[in-house]
Amino acid sequence: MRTNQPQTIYLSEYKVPAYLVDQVDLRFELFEDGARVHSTLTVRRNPDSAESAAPLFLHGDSLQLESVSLNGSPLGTGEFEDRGDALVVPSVPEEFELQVVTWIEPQNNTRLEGLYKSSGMFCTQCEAEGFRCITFYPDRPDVMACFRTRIEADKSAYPVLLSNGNPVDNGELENGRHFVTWEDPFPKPAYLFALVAGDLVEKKDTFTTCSGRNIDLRMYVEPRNAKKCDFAMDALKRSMRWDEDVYGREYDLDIFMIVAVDDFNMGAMENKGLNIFNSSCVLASQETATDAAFQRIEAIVAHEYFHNWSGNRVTCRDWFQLSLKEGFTVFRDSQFSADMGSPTVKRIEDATLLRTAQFAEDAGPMAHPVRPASYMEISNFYTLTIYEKGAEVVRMIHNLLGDEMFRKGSDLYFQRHDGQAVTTDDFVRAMEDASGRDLGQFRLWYEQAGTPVVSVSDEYDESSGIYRLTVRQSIPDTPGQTGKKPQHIPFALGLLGADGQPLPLKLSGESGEAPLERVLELSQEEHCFEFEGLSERPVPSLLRDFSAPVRVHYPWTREQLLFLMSHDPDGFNRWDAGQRLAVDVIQSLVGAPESAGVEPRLVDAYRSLLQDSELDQALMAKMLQLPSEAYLIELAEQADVAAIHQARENVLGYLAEGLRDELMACYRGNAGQGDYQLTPEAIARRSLRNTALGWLLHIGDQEALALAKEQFRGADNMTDRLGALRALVNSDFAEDRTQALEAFYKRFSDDPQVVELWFSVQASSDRAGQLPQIRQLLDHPAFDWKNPNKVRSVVGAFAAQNLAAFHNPDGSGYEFLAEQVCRLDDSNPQIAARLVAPLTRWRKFAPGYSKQMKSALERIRDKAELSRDVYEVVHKSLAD
Ligand code: 0A1
Ligand code: ZN
Repeated sequence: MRTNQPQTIYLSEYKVPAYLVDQVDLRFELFEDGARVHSTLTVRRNPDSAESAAPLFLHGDSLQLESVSLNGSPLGTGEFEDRGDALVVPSVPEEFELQVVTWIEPQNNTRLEGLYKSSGMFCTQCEAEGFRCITFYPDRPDVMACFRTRIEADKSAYPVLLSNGNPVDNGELENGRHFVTWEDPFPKPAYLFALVAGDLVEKKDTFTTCSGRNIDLRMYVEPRNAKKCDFAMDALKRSMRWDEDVYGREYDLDIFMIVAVDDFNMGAMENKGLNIFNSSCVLASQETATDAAFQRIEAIVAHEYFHNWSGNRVTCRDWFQLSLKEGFTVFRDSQFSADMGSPTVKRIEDATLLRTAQFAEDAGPMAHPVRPASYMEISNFYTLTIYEKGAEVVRMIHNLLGDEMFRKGSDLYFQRHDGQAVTTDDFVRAMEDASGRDLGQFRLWYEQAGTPVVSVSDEYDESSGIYRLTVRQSIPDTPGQTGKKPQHIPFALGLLGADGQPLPLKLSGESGEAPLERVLELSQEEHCFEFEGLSERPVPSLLRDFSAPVRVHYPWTREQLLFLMSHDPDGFNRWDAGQRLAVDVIQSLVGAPESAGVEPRLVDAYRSLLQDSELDQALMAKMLQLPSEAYLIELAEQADVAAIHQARENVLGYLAEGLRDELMACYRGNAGQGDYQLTPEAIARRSLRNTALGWLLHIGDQEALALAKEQFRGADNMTDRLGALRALVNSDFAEDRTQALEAFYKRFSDDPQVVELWFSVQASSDRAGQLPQIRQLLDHPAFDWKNPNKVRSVVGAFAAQNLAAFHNPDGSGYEFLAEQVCRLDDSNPQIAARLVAPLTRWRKFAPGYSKQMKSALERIRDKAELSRDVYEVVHKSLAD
């Protein structure tokens, strides 16, 4: 795994596999000091491969080879080569059986790839290239085989033995051991293999599919988590029904299992029939999970379930096609979440993530297309670009084709490619073939990196009643890509009259009734659109519902933004107008003298919001959130973090002072109403209440302090308890903060997920999370370097959310992060590489910051024995 000059892998060098595997028979002997894996592969030459005399090449990583046999005869020296990272058999027949026995040490596996142990249970993570840490295998997604897996282990320590597919056999063995055999009838790539062995409780349910088949649904968790399964199980059933209703996709096996594990690098994994989840992404109860956590869990359960079709039945040909399954599946889960809750709020959340984090990625040194052309370490490419931008690209296809044609396209895609490993191009072609639309230029969304900038200018000619919009697009250069071609951009817009009414959008020369909203299709560098019949100069509402993942530039006046904020019929753009106004006000104060006044109309606008009884509460709750520091930094040319932080704090303080009574009324008016519910309305009420509380504590309001303490003590759910805790932690009431933190820890110290919340509330707070306090958190008995969630909740939260402290002008935050990255790189390179992200943006910051960020990166670069994961991120970040 460790190498100084990792190789770059290129899409252009793709070749079909020289050998195919039809059947994999695995036998796992699990012990406390290791595991023996017996593998029998049924292999044949690939008729589509040009290499007729190719040696057999099997990937391997950290394996101890015990024996190799071909068609039952052991191979001797010279007949195979164990290269460490590969097993090569130079001469093999057309068809044969290969038997390989390997010894591995799951108990010492801290990378959490392959087979490892988490709180005493065995579990696996094979995507992207973890299977090669279990046995020698052609570990690439275009090799699809049927797996049969026998697991043997001590019966009392590991009563539950699980793998993919259906259980077909089980029995007792000597020495208190037992076995279970699983068979998965669907051919799959090795990255979808899974195994779990542990002492777990089983939660059962059933689902009847649209064709009347009964599916066994099972969740396996540690006994202490037995009470936290109901929500995920219900979310699973909702997902199964939704996928039948909306995509016509029925579940295929007779059993579907979910397992929760505490130590997991990512959120969850869609292994065929046996999804494995990070505990924090599946376990929930009213007392321990926030509304945001419930929503995240519902979305992730749906995401993993939806992969059964978009990912498993139809998989990726190679890892450059990762967005084929991820972009499509994120799009599907976002449609599902929108259907389950508030579509506008979901859109706002998706766009916020994209604009804050994906745009930053797209503007940084790791920028890559939705379908990358090269990589060193594939684990580094599970990115916001692959997932979120990839989903936006599918959403644009959906919107260009319309519901019906898109469904025809997805039906064709699944039918045409079921059981295959395919490319993003195959996906687009199915959409084209089903709809008759030409998506030729649209394909550039997959090939070109960087966020398109759409600049709009306008002119109104009173005498002719013509309103002229000039729309220009440009795509910035990104590493290795310059001089980009214009892309096909669906650009939704509306025009508003002074009375707030939508105006008809009649393009010059058109006849018939003009629509009140339309989607312009941009395809050239510059377009000029003329709308006629307008008796007044309209206010444009652009990129409605965030119709494309682009930046829009238009010189809106504050007056116009205030107007859109209260009148735009597009909920997303109403919210966006408020964001743009707040950004403008905050930006104008960055670096301004203390005496500089805050725009008074901002207070009026927020007052109207708070008093608007017609406004959807969920939208109101979103509109009351000020743009984050991360977003303000993303928008800045040369970010001065301290000045941005100060300006934002000032605006927050100014708003809270000016709206004190309204906030208090909002707090009291949104008190809990009976039982805890997870409806969009109830979630919005809690959000409004907690925002009001946070703002009031920000200005040191004594009455609010009493309310916060009361809410903290008396809450019947985690959203309210944590809302109060967060407000206290971010206030200047130092003593109350300490008391609340102590009480919270005492109450929940035996629940790892709540302890993670407790860590992150502190680590992300500029009051409670200065560097010395962060170091104390790392020394806390509940902190565990081997647990990725704990690392993320302290180190990750500090660097990504506590921006003022992390960007301390003395550089100490950067040095700290470099130190932790180096330390983690030895045990878990995937997590280490992800933690580097905040430093990679060093060029974006004002010189005082960027110089020190760069030297922290250099310090990491100079560490001996850097993993391929960290090597790639650091070297690309430092490259000219
Ligand atoms: N395919 C999973 C995410 C995942 C990716 C990589 C992993 O290990 C490196 C683990 C999980 C998903 O999209 O949910
Ligand atoms: Zn996924």
